[in-house]
Parts: sequence; C-alpha cells; structure tokens
Amino acid sequence: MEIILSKDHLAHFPKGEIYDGQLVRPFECPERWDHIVNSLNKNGFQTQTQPNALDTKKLTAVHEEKYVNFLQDCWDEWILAGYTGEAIPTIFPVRGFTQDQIPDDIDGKLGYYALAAETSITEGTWKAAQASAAIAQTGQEKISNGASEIFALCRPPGHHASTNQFGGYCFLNNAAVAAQGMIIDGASKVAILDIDFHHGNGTQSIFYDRNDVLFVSLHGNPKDAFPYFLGYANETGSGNGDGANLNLPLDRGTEFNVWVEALKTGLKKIRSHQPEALVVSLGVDTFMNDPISFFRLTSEDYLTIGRLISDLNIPTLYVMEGGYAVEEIGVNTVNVLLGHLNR
Ligand code: Q9C
Ligand code: ZN
Repeated sequence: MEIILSKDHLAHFPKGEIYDGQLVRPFECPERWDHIVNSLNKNGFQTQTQPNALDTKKLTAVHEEKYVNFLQDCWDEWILAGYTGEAIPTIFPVRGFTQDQIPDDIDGKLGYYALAAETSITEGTWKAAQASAAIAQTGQEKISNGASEIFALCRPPGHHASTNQFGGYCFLNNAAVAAQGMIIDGASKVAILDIDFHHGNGTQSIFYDRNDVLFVSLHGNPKDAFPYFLGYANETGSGNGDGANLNLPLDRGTEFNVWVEALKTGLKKIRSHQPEALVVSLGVDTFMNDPISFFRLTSEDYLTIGRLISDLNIPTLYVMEGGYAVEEIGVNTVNVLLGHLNR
C-alpha cells in the first residue's frame, strides 16, 4: 500500500486549545504523525510519496473561494490588527444574528468562518492545511488512475471543515476534496465511510443534497459528543441526496461488539450504492484510551475493521482524521491498513 505524506504538517502546531476552561496543549499535535510514521516503517510500508501541488479547482469545488481566501489571509490580518497570541474566534453568528454579512474586522471574520473555538490559527496553519489537502488529492488521483488502496497521512484532519467553516481541528475537508476529485476525474458514484469517533459534520453538509457521493458515519451520539449539532440518525439527505446520508450514532461506552454491527450496517449501505471508489475518513479516536472520546475499541479491533472494509472489494483511499491517544495512534492506524491487506 502506497503512503502519501509530507513534513509540511509541522507548520501547524498551535500552543493553545481552549479545553476545560483553560488554554491547554492541543490534543491534535505533531507527534501524532511521528508515531504513525514509526509504525508504518516498522511494518514495512516502504512506498512513501510526497504530494503533488494542490489543484485549486478541486479545492474550490468543495470550499467557497471566500473561505479559502480567509484561511490564507487570516494570520496576516490578525497580526495587522495588533494581536500577539494565536487567532481564536470568540463571537459567532448565532440564533437571532444576521447570517449574511461578512465582517471586515478579523475578529468578526474569524467567528463568521468558525464552527467552534478550540481550533487556533497560527502563522503556519494555512501551509499545513494546504499540504494536508494535497495529500488527500494526490491519493485520490492515484485511486482514480487505478490504484487499489492508498493511505493519505493527512494532518491537520479535515472532516469537521465545511464548505465555509473551520473547527474541530479541521480547516480543509481532505476527504471531501478526495471524493469530489474522484467525481471530477470520472467516477459517477463514490462513497465516504467516516469511522472517526466524531461525526463528520463538514463532509455530511458538503454532500447532503447529492446522490453521487454517499456519506456513512459511525460516531458518538451528538447528544453527548462533539460536534453536538449534527450527526443524528434522522439526517438522511435532502433533495437529490435523500437517502444518501446514513448516520449511525452510538452511546457512551460502546464496545467493539456493538460498534462492529453498526459498521456492518454501514458497509451494507455502501455495497447497495455500488460506488466505484471508497474514501475512508480514518480516525482512531474510537480507541478505549482516547483522552477526549468515549468508545472502547482495542488495538486488535482495528485489524478486523480493515479486513471488513477490504471485503467490499472497492478501490479505497484511507484519509487520516483524528486519534489522540498518542502512544497508540501508530499501532491502531497501521492495524487498519494491515487488516485491509490481510496481513
Ligand atoms: N470535550 C477530530 O477528531 N473538542 N476532531 C472536543 C470534548 C473537539 C475532534 C471536546 C474535538 C474535535 C478530527
Ligand atoms: Zn475525531
């Protein structure tokens, strides 16, 4: 299995995440990448490729141009305003506020383009976010050109980012860029399977009214888990996309025996969609020791997950999302890939 990766992820390393009423060291940290690469190397994944430059057309097929410009200019505008800390949104267009005016001031713009406040923007954020999307896009092009399985080692993650909002550690929706890229490059139907602990609200919203891209997600029930305001079972798609969105929310403390039944339900839905390619939003924050999540999967369970996904027999692009038990993130991630290869 070919791996796509880049050290440019290092450009994004905020010092602070708002958590527990404090500014803490972010859970989404650069060593996550090191642990994954170490495990890949230990297990003989030797084909490691740098991404091609990001194709702006593919990016803006998923994200609003204004939002892309915001991400690109945010840090400069923040500094120009005289701020010295990291860029963090503090005011949002909530219920009762106007939704259609984009402020000029960076404080207002940050809130307009944010869905949450835990994700700080720094000098290198845009560089890393672009590299991450380029990794997914490069993996996509290889799948579109006939590869049967690719791992896109994206960092920062992407599935919370919508067409015009960042948050949940995400800026550009790497999985959505890949799925849309597959369509642009000729696929008529693709599927996205999101097994990160958190609901992929960004991915869902991007494809919600379309039936060419099926979205299936297993996640912590939003009544108890981030992102709280999307991911319920009754969200099944709208218009043309009616029936092409499947949410499988699961309770606190869910163990693998229950989780895997939901996975099988999701895989069945994917089979019936008959996609030409599959994008897996691969988060391993479903792990029992994850510090911010509440499922109870073990390291061995990830082997089974990879095996079950490979049984679909569809060209598959794995796109890295979350996973914050840093010591175990490498083993857990690579176990999915090993399971996929039946090794
Ligand atoms: N009390 C991804 O896994 N904070 N993002 C949750 C829990 C945000 C996770 C706080 C979690 C975002 C890609
Ligand atoms: Zn997550």
